[in-house]
Amino acid sequence: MPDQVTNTSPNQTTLDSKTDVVVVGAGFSGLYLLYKLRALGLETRVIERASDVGGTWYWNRYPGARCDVESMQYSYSFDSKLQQEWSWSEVFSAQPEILEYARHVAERFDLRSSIDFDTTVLSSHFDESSRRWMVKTDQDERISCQFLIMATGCLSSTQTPTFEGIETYSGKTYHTGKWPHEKVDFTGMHVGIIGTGSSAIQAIPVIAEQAKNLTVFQRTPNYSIPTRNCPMTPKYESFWKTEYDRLRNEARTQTKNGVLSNLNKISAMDVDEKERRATFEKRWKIGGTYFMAAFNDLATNQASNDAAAEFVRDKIREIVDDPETGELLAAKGYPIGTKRICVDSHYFETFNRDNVTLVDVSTEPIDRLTPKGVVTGGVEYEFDAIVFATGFDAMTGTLHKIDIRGRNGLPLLEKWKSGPRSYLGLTAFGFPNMFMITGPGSPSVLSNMMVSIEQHVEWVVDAVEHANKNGIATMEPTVDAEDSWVAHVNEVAHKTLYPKANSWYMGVNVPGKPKVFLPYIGGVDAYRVKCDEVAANNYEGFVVELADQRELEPAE
Ligand code: NA7
Repeated sequence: MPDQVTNTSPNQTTLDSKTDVVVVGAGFSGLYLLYKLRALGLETRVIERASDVGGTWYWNRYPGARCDVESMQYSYSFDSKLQQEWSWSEVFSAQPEILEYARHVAERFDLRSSIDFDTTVLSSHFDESSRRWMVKTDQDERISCQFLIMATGCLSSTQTPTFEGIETYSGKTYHTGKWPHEKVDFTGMHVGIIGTGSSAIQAIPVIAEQAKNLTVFQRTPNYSIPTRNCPMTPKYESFWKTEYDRLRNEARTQTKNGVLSNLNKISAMDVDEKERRATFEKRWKIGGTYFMAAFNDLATNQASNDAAAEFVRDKIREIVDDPETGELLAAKGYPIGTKRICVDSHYFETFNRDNVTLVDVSTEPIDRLTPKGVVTGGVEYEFDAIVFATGFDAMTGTLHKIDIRGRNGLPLLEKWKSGPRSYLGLTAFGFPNMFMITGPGSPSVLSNMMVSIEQHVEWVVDAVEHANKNGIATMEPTVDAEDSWVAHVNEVAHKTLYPKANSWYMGVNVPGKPKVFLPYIGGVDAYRVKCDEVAANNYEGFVVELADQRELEPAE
């Protein structure tokens, strides 16, 4: 509850409040944090800019939006009853069902009462004298808190290129990552879509069925594997539910990405060409991202990766009727999987439709937008609607939209001007008592987000409990701990093929963003061990200030 009300001007009333913890974001991280912090008896406020829970699943409601991790794995494991009671209708759930699940969790654990919806955090400044964070919202509220937890998601700030003339376009525009809540109907329309990443690959087959015609502007083709989604069978559901404890534990501790994918333990180079192709064929038939687990070295060995890439290119050439279009769609020039591997439902087949056209903008970029449409290669394409499927300012974009300042007023933006620096992807030197869930430098987007979210939330809440039990006012990583973690994150990334691609993992999709590999690729298994060791060793790498420390210091 607010402590007091301060009138700052005759027209404006600023509310001053105090709480133990402020959590920014009510996606899957924020919901679980709230549940856990409440259980500790801590007063917690969750601030959410959307009108409802769900985070990425609230915003990404474009046609065809679907999770690329099976729902039996992309769901919370922390509550046995929840995971036993909830049923998914498909193996890979679509966005509306995942959002419904998030809402169900909010209701089931009575979380809504602690969430401020339609509220944006504008700034968060650390106040040295009180050793508390001051969080300012767009609802004219200042909230003082001891702990600040950024549960802002990795893909929550959309990225739209600054095309010349974009403001002059007179038709309707949409961004896949900020899709309207009312129904969008493309029936009878001439539609253009810019981008061929995961979002576009999911949206294109659905939009093509509605639109009069659809023009796809492709700068870089993507590797995509058929999802082979199907309705959930009682047998499959029951297998998971019976074995949940064992399977969840295996995903957490014995996989690199938190997904049970039957990783083949041998190199693609350990078998002859015939066996290699047979193995890829089997994985192609199974479908989904499991393809990348066909051998254990697709992310690290160029020859193995080349073999997988060529197999997928051949499949694309086979599916697409027009050889020229097939060749344009067959991804080349970067290793498979080093841009996020896509999964689809009839994406390549869609280019066999009469109403779908592919326009290659790799050599002739989109020149400008006009009132009527898009100009490239000297041709003006006219549209009733344009869909920007142009991605996100990933992992750091949302944090940088908030004016976050740590000790000595240092802006996070300034600290991270050459790329994010964190300890474990969880904390940053100079920003005491601030935690990030799935922050840069943690496995995050390279993993099943649910596995990573639960691990981070549990670690952070344990750290908060540790602080409270031990009279600790602030905890903060040392610069040495941060430096060595950043060096380790870079070192493991450069042992893989990932840095060879111009991907959002590297930050290159946003002009001016430092080119740094953002997530930690060492695997959720090794990462969990490291985080647990840090906690077990009395939060190794952190320095603390005790609550009564200042009273012991000589007065000035
Ligand atoms: P992505 O994967 O970042 O895809 C964005 C797409 O937009 C990609 O094909 C880009 O081409 C394209 N793009 C961006 N700017 C332009 C311009 N100026 N001209 C033409 N094309 C452009 O975003 P998604 O939303 O699809 O997926 C993001 C993640 O969400 C995904 O990986 C999953 O984890 C879920 P480029 O490749 O840069 O040449």
